[in-house]
Amino acid sequence: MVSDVRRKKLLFAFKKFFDADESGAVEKKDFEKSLDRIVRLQGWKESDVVFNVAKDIMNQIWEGFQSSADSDNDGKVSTEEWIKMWDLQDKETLPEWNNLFCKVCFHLQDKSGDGKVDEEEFVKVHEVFGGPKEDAVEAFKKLSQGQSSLSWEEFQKLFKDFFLSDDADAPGNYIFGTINFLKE
Ligand SMILES: [Ca+2]
Ligand SMILES: [Ca+2]
Repeated sequence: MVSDVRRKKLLFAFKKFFDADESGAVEKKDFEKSLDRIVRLQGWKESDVVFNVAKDIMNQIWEGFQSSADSDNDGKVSTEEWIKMWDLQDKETLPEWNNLFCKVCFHLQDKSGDGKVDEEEFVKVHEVFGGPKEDAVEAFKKLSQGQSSLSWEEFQKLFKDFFLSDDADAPGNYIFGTINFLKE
């Protein structure tokens, strides 16, 4: 069974990142809405090559997400299906679609494109997604353990801990800019 700490993290990610229209279930249209948000954040136009690449990646993430989680195959992933998927998943590796999601998160934050996410980049993205700035500043401190930036390798490890670790004090719990949901 998924531990209480993990369940809270998983439900937070579900609500905050996947269920973009807050309907309580995740469908393809939620991914379309998230893509719209990303497009606005990045200032892309529909004619940009990068827009089409992003659209294709979001489709791939949705397809992987649905095929691993939508157990009754109704085109919607409920919170129960989401938690059940993680119950069945081994605790060492992330599903391929989640690795892709990790890559998207990293590249969105690495605005300067130097292969590292620094505090300013991290905080900016979390503000755009509606989190309080001071939470994001605090989160970056925990994640980076005093370093000025996070490399791709470090980011991947922290991201993986968010989804797989049962430890309430794991630094990776802060990867989405806050741990307030653990205190509820
Ligand atoms: Ca939804
Ligand atoms: Ca379903």
